[in-house]
Amino acid sequence: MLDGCVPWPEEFAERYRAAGYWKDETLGEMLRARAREHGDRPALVAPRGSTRGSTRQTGRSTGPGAGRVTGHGQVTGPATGPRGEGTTGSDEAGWERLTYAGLDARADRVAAGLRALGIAPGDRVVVQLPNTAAFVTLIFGLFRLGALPIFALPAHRSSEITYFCEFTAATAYVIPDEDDYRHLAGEVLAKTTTLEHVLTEIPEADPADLPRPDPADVALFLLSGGTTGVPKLVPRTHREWAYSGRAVAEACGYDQDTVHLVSLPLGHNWPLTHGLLATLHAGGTLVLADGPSPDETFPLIESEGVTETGLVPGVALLWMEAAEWGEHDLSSLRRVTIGGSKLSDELAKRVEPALGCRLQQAFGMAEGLCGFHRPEDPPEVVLVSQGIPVSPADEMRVVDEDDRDVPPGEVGQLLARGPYTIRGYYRSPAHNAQTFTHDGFYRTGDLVRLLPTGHVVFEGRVKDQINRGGDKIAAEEVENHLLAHPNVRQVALVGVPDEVLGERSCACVVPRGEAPALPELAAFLRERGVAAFKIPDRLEIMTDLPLTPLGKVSKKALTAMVT
Ligand code: J2J
Repeated sequence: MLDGCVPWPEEFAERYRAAGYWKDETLGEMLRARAREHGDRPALVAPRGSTRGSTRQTGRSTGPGAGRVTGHGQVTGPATGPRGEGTTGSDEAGWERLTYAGLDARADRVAAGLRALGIAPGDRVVVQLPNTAAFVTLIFGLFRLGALPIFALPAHRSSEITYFCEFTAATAYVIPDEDDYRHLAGEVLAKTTTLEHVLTEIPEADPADLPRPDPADVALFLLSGGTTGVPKLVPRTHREWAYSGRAVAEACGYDQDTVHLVSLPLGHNWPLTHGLLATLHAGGTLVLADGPSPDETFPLIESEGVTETGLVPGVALLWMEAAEWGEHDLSSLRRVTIGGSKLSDELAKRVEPALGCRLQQAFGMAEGLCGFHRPEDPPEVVLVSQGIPVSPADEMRVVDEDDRDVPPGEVGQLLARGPYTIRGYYRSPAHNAQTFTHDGFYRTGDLVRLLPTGHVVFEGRVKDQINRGGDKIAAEEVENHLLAHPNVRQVALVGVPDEVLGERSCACVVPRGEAPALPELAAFLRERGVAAFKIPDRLEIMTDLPLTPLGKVSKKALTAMVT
């Protein structure tokens, strides 16, 4: 196990292996097995993206301009029209279609190409790509090689990316071949010491013999929604993450006829497991869109016969409004899954009539535990709960402030343990001691209650986090940035209710000298390289912040004041 990661105790590892949850299979082998079973079936339909299947490397220059991005590679291979067998077609608009055999072969070529560049098993690679075919071929290439992707979001900027690179000692960073990302990479290169490659295109080479990664080893890093001053990284192993995908596929009843559209950014755990991993595990077809707007997704649903998709509540609202126009035939959709933030009971009722398909809710977290409704769940359960865990080995406790179980049906904090829930964040022993119980349960920071059926109802949060339409903001991280502003003496970031996003963020600032204005603070945060979704939506200037009896800022009182 990689240094800085917390392994499962042997007793649990043995239990999960014996029960068949953990298999002796890497993520790369999972894809290989599917390719053997149904090589000719369509696996992927996706925009090719600017990161094409050819080699161009932008690296650290060694001359006087060191630290700037300098392109010194060359494009090889055709600019359009993918190579290799298993490609069922591509069109002028830059779409790529790969069969299972094609995707499998491409993953081998990418693994070899990465290796030839000098990327080695165990290396960390920050991946910041939109939903494209390149995303999928790259990550399976990395899994095959045993190099570890760190899933950044397209919205992340130099503050976040630099931190990921430094904290994991990443040697490579993969971006789309676009000016703003090249510029971003330049900023990151200037601040980091370990980064050797910035790739704007995915390297390929003839397949090479590579050592097999250990299925028990860490395969990837996800980002935690976070509550702390700096983001936390979630290490996931091959066998355990593969199991989460398999468990989701089984819970949702996926099969080869499943055509799953992912339009939310793939770097999030939810679209990665429920969309990519579960669909490929089941032998279905993964369709990618570079954004969830109806303009982009509705034509795809119609042309590809999409049967499944996942949406956050705010996007579901947009879809429901757009569906009223009736311009596109959405009749292939069998089910939409809504999660990531709380779907109100009122909106839930409108989904099935508006979209003409079944509703399922989902909850989960990059740290592991996730739940979905089951096809046989009755409507009265689907409308008021967020789902039920996918694995029979998932353990949940609902506890009070002293970690005592609350009476059945009452609200408390959710603790989780199980075959795909981590035992600790990467290199964070002090934080882990607070966030995990002595017997290995993860403190989710979510307030829930359980229905007698075991379904989970989300009731709120105890963690200092804002859920802005599914994007999670760690209040402390943004507060730390704002405190660096000369006119900010004290600050607290809180969530205020919002009809579309669920919550928006509001910065409550006690000024030093002249009170700053919101556009000025926003520009300041952008200048510091903070992702746009973390920039406060609202600013409240205050003379002081309300305190708890213990003298800490009372976010509860503050939220009530600004709501
Ligand atoms: C309320 N809050 C929810 C829901 C997540 C499946 C689905 C979602 C995620 C995810 C995921 C919620 N209602 N339906 O990884 O596999 C909030 C909780 C949770 C946090 C985790 C998956 N579904 N949440 O959203 O790591 O507060 O994962 O702890 O992004 O989102 O966020 P994230």
